[in-house]
Amino acid sequence: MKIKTLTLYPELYSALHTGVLGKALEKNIFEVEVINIRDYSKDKHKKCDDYPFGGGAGMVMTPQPLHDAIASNDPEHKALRIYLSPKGVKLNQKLVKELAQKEFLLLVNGSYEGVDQRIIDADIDMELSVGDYVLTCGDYASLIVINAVSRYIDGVLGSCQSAQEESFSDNLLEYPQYTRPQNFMGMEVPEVLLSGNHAEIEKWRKQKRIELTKKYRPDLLEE
Ligand code: 4FN
Repeated sequence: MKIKTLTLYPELYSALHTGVLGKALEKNIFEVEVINIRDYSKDKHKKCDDYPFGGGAGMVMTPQPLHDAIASNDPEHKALRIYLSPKGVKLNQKLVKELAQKEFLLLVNGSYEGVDQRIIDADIDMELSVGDYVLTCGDYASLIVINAVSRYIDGVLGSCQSAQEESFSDNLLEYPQYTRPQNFMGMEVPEVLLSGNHAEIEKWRKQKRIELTKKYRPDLLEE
């Protein structure tokens, strides 16, 4: 899989080079190319924003640098072109899995008050949202998409972790986890986990997952 991300803030993507993802990028198991939209501006000061027609607060990203950046980085429109936007379809684990099957993702990130609508109309395949809150730029959403999607690429996680994936995919919350010490500030680890009875432990964990999901995220059970 190849991911290109078009941004005004390339430095934000340094966060990708940590942990298990950083390792996978080093090993070229998948590829993230960060593209500075400003490099495509034909303005003499490399300007990428302007005042909104009709007035109003803030600035809008101008179409020229964005369109040229998209055309130059995906000339044959082989990528799924995604604009990160609060108008988009909400990201969930099912969609993450679908995106992970794609060969080439092009992420387009807005800043200020967003991009000129004609870029969305002419150049974008889908709008995608990571949730209902205000962000300063789409790049924080892109980092979430890249992180979530890359976990499904072969070789990114160890074989041990990818087996565990099964349990994430049934739309249930996880069971509570405990480690040493057995007594922490007077609080004991549940007896069954110390029993060594694997069948009983599995039963307890499954039951906890259902109980916790019912209590905290009943919406997940309806999906
Ligand atoms: N956000 C809302 C309503 C109106 C505007 C915003 C907002 C970044 C460029 C978009 C936000 C949230 C989830 C991208 C939010 C996302 C963004 C995202 C995002 C700068 C314009 C903007 C009703 C959701 C609170 C700023 C609601 N997922 N505008 O945040 O890009 O992908």
